[in-house]
Amino acid sequence: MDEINSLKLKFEGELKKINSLNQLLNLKIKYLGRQGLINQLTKKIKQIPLDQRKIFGQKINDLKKTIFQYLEKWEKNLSLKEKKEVFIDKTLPGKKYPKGSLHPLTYIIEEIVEIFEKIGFVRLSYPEVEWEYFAFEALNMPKGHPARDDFETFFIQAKENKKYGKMLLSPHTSSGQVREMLRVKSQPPIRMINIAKCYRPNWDATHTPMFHQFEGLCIDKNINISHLKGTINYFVKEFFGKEREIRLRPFHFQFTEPSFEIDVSCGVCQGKGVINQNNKCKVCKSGWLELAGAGMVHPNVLKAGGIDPKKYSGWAFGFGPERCLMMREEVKLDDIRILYENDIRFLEKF
Ligand code: FA5
Repeated sequence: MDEINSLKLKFEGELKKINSLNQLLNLKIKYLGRQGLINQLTKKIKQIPLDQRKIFGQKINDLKKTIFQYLEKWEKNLSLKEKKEVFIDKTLPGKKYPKGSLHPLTYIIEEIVEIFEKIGFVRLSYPEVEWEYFAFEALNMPKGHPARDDFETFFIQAKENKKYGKMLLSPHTSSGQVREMLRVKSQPPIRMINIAKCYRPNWDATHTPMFHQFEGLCIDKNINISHLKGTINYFVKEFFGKEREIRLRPFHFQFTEPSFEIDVSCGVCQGKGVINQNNKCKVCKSGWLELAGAGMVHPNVLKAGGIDPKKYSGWAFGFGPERCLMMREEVKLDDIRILYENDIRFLEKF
């Protein structure tokens, strides 16, 4: 029992001498730590005669409580700043914060730009808020022309321009074609890749109201369809893989003649249209996926850009990068809308 009393006196004496936070911490460990003096004393209980063990145990517990109370009192008097300094373990590994990354579409657009820059195309972006003239009239679609309905449009309530008509959200990147011809002061050659946001009131598994397009425009002397086909073939093989094929299907656009839709062989069924012998491929149903529109620039469009169609010819195409991303072998999305739902579980995969 004397040992307990002398330990208490020893503690009180040491506590009085304390004048720093670290000393307090060390004192706590010295007395209450696993190998501390209190535990060492507890182990001695076996040497105590049986009839005195209970009191011995109680006294040790009392001493433990007293030491706790003393320390608590001390701690309470510390300022918050001092507490932080003492109780932060600077040797612990730091917290890991999640890293941000670019949106998958931004990566895809960068990749597309690189592919076209390699063959001499220049990246440009023409306005999202556009005049009717550049979106339609300049593209051989005068007011009231039914082809304008194919590009359902969001109009903006703004003062009409006498020359250019109403203001709208550009429904396609083809609006940049005549702008580019005017930018180069009607002097080809032109090799443009125009990537911008487009807007149409659509919402389903393959359409979103805001989407992107990249528009290729090539104008020079003696340009023909084989250049168009060769360029698209090059892009598809670079972007999707060497085994993917393209096909040009006759179509109608008012601003190109002849016009095509461009299909790319499906990466899911390898262009067969079926999976496991008889099951139709759910992604393409036919072996081909429609990804773009294209054609030879209509002479009226060249004229609107001040270019002589007798001297120059050109082609243009318009792809949707969202659709391209959907059809990438390693991505295979079956609903385009997920790209714009801000679901972090999906975005984190990129
Ligand atoms: C056009 O927009 C034409 N301007 C393309 C063109 C350019 C033809 C140059 C000739 C010469 P279309 O409406 O088919 O065509 O759209 C082209 C591509 O844009 C589609 O194949 C698709 O990939 C993408 N697209 C169109 N609407 C949407 C939408 N609402 N959501 C996502 N992608 C879309």
